[in-house]
Amino acid sequence: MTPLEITMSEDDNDDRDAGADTGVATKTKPKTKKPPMYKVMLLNDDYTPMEFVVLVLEKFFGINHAQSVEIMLTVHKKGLAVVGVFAFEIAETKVVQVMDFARRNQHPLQCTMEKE
Ligand code: TYC
Repeated sequence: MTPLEITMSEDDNDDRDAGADTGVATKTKPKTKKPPMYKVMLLNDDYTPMEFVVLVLEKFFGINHAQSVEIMLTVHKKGLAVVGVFAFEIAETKVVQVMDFARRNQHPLQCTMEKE
């Protein structure tokens, strides 16, 4: 950039440098940021009954029985699985509901969330 161009670009509203392709970029960004999403995960343990995990998936995540069995078995074999992706407040509510339900039934089942 030449000294003249630097000077010209100090006032982006004048047009004396028209066509010189200098000055400040004024492109505006559409300000529609989508909210961050959160993965909700179930963790495996050695004690929670398989049927209880299936019940959790049906009751709190609205997943059908066959899919719930599949996801439960994935957790059992792999150690964890993502059971859904939600906006923060919904993810947090699911985690609290599952953890509370597990505790009330004296199972050590763990449910966590993580930013996607
Ligand atoms: N591993 C448990 C068992 O053998 C079953 C289980 C599956 C527990 C998924 C937790 O998130 C879980 N009874």
